[in-house]
Amino acid sequence: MRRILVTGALGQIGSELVPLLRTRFGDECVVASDVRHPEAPATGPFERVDCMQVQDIERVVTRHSVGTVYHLAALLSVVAKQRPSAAWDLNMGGLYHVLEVARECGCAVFFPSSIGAFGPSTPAQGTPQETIQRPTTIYGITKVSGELLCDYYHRRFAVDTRGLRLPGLISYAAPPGGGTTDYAVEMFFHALNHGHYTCYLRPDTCLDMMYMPDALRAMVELMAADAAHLVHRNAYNLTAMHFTPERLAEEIRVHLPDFRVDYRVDPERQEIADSWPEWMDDSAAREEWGWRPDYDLAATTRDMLERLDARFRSA
Ligand code: AKB
Repeated sequence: MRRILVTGALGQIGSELVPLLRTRFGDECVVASDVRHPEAPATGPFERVDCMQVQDIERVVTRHSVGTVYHLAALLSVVAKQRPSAAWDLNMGGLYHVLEVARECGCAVFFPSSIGAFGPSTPAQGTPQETIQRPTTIYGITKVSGELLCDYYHRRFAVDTRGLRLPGLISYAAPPGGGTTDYAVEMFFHALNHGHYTCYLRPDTCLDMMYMPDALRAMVELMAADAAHLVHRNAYNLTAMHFTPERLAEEIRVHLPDFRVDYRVDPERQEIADSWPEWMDDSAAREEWGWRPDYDLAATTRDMLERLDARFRSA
């Protein structure tokens, strides 16, 4: 079997995707890569890869006989807003390099797009699969452009590109780095550690969300799906639930009744959130490759609190 390469493997998604892929396909079949070096000992091959350097990607793909790349290395929305030029260079340049190597070496490519690929002129409720995409953030601009670039490489060079418009991801293993939806993860940590959280979004800001096990399964299922059914192959709307900070706090209080939240709105992050959909229609993913989430808000909250509690107690 040709191996799998994960770029950005030390980030929020990669640090859980790599172990899942290794359990499924074997440690040696999954090459983790990142621009940073891992702190913990690796359980399988690790390569330092800077996606800004096409030769780094080429070297690793050739050396390990890579057949599929999960290209996760990217800057998230808030960091991208602070460093637009770095965001353009990494989010577009990195993807372009991966696609070029995939074209030369015959690799399949997974690309994580985002709810950020939509903008204020997009219908915010029940956002259709195909609709207006005029994002006002540099992050969103790189995500729409990434979707189009993947379409182009598929149509022009027959590269097997596939992608998902991911919502905010909730997870306990590694922290998200610089996203607008990070509040949802922070709220769980603060609820257990301090009993109190100050939220940077307004209490009524509604956004799509998903628990990490569902997101990982979606990526793996999409890459395994029958290509003949993939009409919207590079940009499936994907969601599991949508809620506001107020609603999440209420669900956490089912388990921790004394939990308190107050609000100090950060205009920068609020502006980004206000430009994104409240909830998307993900029926294309359901129809074309059988997408079904396992975790709703209640199941996510229960599992997050149990796992974090166990971790904090054993620390
Ligand atoms: C972010 O908030 O930037 C990401 C995303 C929704 O793409 N989590």
